[in-house]
Amino acid sequence: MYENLFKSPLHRVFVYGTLKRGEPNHGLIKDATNGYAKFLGLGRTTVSYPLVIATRYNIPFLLKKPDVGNLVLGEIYDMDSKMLKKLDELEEHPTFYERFEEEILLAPETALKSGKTFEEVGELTKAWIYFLPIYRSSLLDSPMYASYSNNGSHGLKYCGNDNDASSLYDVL
Ligand code: PCA
Repeated sequence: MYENLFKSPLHRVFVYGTLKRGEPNHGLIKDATNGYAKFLGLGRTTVSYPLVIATRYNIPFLLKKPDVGNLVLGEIYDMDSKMLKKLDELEEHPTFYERFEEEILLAPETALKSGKTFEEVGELTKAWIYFLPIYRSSLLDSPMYASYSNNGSHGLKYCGNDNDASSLYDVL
């Protein structure tokens, strides 16, 4: 494994949806056969974006519309190319979600747990984020969250279906 790390640099990724710890697709990141990934800390966008839950599958999406919605909370990982490729497959980058590199605030989870804020302990870093770049404008009328949880009070339980491209037509 270390051999591979020398050959290819790590990629930094900010996840805000089903890939977070405790969420339905986190198993993908945890599975070492998918590659290498290391949790770095919690992250928060430096620009507001709409985080909405849409389609009949209740999929979380960050819409590529800056200065609308909230500063969004998530988790930051460093991962190898093999793991990034797995994520790209799941998110169907670049035909469904598209990944863009953005400035993100990174803070140690322990510091935030002890009451510090991102403003106090956050450090700027660049990370990839999966956005929905093109979407129907009615999605902007959906409730917008600052943080995603599949078990949130919204009651919109995720039901992923890899093989059903029809979810595309729910958002486009
Ligand atoms: N998975 C990616 C994008 C949205 C989703 O459910 C993530 O967690 O960041």
